[in-house]
Amino acid sequence: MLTLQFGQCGNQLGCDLFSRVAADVATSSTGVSYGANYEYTESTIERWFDGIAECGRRHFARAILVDTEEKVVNKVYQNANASWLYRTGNVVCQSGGGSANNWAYGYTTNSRRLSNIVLNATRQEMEKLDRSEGFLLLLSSAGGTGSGIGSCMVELLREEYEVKPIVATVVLPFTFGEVCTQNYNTVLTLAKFSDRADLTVLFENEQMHSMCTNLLRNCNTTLRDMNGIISENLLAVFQPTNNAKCDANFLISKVAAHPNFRFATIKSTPHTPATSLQFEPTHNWEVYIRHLKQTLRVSKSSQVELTNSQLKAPNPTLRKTAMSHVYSPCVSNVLITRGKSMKNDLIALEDWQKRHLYPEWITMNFFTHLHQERRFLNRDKFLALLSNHSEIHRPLDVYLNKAWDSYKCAAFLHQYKQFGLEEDDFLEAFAKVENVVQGYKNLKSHSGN
Ligand SMILES: Nc1nc2c(ncn2[C@@H]2O[C@H](COP(=O)(O)OP(=O)(O)OP(=O)(O)O)[C@@H](O)[C@H]2O)c(=O)[nH]1
Ligand SMILES: [Mg+2]
Repeated sequence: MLTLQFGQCGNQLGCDLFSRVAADVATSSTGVSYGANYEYTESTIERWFDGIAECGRRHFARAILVDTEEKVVNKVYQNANASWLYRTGNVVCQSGGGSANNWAYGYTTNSRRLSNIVLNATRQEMEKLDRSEGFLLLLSSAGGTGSGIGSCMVELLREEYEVKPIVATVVLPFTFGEVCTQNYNTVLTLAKFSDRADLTVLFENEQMHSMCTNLLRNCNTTLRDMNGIISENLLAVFQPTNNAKCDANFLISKVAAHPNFRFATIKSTPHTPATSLQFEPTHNWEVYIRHLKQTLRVSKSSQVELTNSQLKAPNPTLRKTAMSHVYSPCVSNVLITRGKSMKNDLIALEDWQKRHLYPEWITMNFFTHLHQERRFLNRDKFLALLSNHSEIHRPLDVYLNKAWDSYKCAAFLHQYKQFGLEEDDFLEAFAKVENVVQGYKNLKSHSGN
């Protein structure tokens, strides 16, 4: 898989991701045989790395770095650690002072300068591969470079590589207190990705932040900490599993087969504060599985709260009342479990296969389970849920409404018009995202809840 990192967020996140891949491979206590671990390591290296540097025997990340200011990209480039590094030729940065949090500046002006260089670097990487898994794009939707150049590149990649899988990871901004143009940028980005990428995995910075503060008890949460959670979630999905055919194509076919529903989120468990890691017991699979299912509950309290709920041991009284919970209707779920499964601690999946979680019209492929016995990032057990579900409409609706409110009073539009964006472009983007939101909002689960 070729990773393309765009802008500050995409580059910082990508760097964290590759560092964690390296850490996962370097895990000494794998919990599996030498042979099984060898196979896992080989598949990992094939997916994320591209050859070995002559000096120091470090792996080259299979990645292209794109930005319009040097600061972040230089830092990320130099941050290469003992086991991996970026190829100098894969750094595409012509310093123009950034894209000023303006999607149009990134999409039109800066893309014109950079897109051919990015495409050439992409072709070179793709030519090295006998069989390529496709692309993983990393960016935030709020700034100007990641969102604007990322949107232009997803169009160009789709044109040039018609059938190659494109998976995007889009980081959504905090809903308050950041830059005033972020809502336009987010809507314009989501509109482009909604039909060019095969699957767009959404992460909300707000949720990542509250996971760090509430679950990890980190009161000085930084972007780096948040990136830690995002990359663990991505890796929990993309690291090798027992299904050798499980590549980007396979995941797309399981989670985003329907063209109107190409978004997903990843929820994972357990997340334990570093200080209590050694005291934390390893629970039965059942406990973690129930915890993950909670993240799909729709309750009067917001979903964010449920996502951040502490892991609790089974409580028989609670279990009786659990029936009354309403779950977000799902298009599809892929559950990935990592760690040892034993006769007296089996991974029970009935809950996920229940028809009431899914709309009536979805008759196949709504649930997939993937497993890997090898320990993941030094944890006994780790679970991730890649889910395409109705609650996805909520964050999208928030940005859509905020952007529409600004648009109605023509706020900041001149900044976009200055870079060639017309009112029609905005209206088209609003209509596309509105369609996606309505599609997800209207999902009804089997029992009609
Ligand atoms: N999770 C996470 N969010 C980030 C990171 N860096 C920036 N952001 C978020 O990304 C948004 C800003 O986008 P950037 O990626 O900084 O912008 P850019 O793509 O570099 O675009 P310009 O700077 O405008 O050229 C804000 O919502 C930030 O909170 C990061 O490392 N991790
Ligand atoms: Mg920037």
